[in-house]
Amino acid sequence: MHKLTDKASWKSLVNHYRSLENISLRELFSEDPDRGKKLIIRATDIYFDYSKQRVTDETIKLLINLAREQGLKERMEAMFAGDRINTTENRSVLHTALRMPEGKELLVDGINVTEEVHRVLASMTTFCDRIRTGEWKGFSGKPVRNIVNIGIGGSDLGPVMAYEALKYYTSGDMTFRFVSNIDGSDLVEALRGLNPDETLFIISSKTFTTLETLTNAKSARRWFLKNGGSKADVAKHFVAVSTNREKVIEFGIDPENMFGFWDWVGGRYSMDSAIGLSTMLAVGPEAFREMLRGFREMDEHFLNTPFEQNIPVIMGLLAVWNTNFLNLRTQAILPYDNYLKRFPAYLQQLTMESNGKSVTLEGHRVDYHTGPVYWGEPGTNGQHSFYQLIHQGTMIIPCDFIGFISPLNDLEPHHDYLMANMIAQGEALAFGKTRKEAEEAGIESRLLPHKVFEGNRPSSTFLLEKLTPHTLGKLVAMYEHTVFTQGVLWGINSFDQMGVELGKVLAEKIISELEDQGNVMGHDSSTNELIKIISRPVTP
Ligand code: G6Q
Repeated sequence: MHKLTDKASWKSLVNHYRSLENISLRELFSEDPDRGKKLIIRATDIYFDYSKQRVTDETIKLLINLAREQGLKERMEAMFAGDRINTTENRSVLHTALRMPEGKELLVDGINVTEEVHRVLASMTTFCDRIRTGEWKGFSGKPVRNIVNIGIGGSDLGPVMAYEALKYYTSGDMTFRFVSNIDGSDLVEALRGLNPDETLFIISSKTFTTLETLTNAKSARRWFLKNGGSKADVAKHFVAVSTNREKVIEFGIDPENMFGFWDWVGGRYSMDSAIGLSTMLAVGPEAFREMLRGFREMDEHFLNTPFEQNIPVIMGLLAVWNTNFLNLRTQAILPYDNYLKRFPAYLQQLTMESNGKSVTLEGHRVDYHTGPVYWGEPGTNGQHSFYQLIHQGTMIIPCDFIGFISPLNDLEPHHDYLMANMIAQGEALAFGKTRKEAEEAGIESRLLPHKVFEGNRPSSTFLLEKLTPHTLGKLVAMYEHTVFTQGVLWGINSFDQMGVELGKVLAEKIISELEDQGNVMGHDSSTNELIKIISRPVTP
């Protein structure tokens, strides 16, 4: 099999780039004044405008050829069918099964996974109803008012993001806190002011072996026992979300109160599995199912739409174009909706843990760049900080602007101001301000170089009607499938995370050395010194 960069479709893109590199977005728009009406996709109630990306119809055609040559369609079908496409871990990749409608059969190793998914959804629903109606009582007979989710990475970022994103849909009579960091301050601050008899801990860990989560869970249990709870009460106040029943029992949680999922759900793809228990508690089972329907709608769009009209596919192709041909190495995510404030952090994991790889599926070192750095902040806050670099810095950063036509809180005139700001950013990035325009605007000559904006900076804009559980599901699935598309084009495994696992192992060794008062076991001289300084002297 040919290397990616030796393929005919890749070479055509290299040549095509040469013909396009000196053409600006200004020129492209003046050559075709209707460009902004053409380089768009309207599907699943999303308006996706990529006309401000530095591409032409020809670019898209050539990128689609590359996708075909890389077998994108076959890979999509393989993923949805449950083939073991995560080859390093020999696993299926089936987050799409988490949102399959009830009754639709999907067999993996002879097991109908859809049935399993709906069995867990049903038990989550019963549990959430009991908590939300107050039927489930804490040890003093009072209902649960506080939910503390303890988890990290994929067992935290999705739940936090979804809680923030859907806060508008919560009743407000329960508090939700999220603890992830091994830093004790995270737990201490989360527990501040909580009454143990009204608090429910969800210990979320796929493996139930993660150091941070188990350490926080044990400390939470100690806090609970110290503040009035008894061992017998633990069952009423600690539940688990995990794939590891044995470890859950070993920790002391009643397996009746364990909500399962499966090894075919990757951590960063798990917010719509039982890992979303806190989300369901916050918004209720019906809204959670509405979110699943949003995920499903995007899955169907991705699987069944020709590439030319396929939102996640085109987004993925644009990411490859920007990364490998325009040599742009980061991607800003800029939601113009304050409820989406944790969305960039969520995507940071989804994208970078998935595509931060430098060997192909066959184990060969790549000779092209893979996953860009994703980052961002909600607008307009970002405008008053890092947008300076986006507008005038030497580094060019493609931006995704995400906006909603109708606000959730219609406070005149906020929404118009918010949307005007978003639209203005994309316009300024694409077209900039020439020296002549600055002169005509009366800028004094000494300041002209500072007031010129080069423009030609690519962005995409996404418009959706309103932020709802349904649209949130669609947005998340849209990025999941974009990540998949990128991974297929780069020929990498988007579903393992060996780098994360390395960190876990290395820390274990140093922990034992710190506990041994700095009896350091042969690291480099820098690491040895750091360990010695940190380890506490023995108290007499
Ligand atoms: C996600 C990663 C990683 C994982 C955490 C927590 O894809 O694998 O972020 O989610 O390390 O793992 P546990 O859920 O097993 O505690």
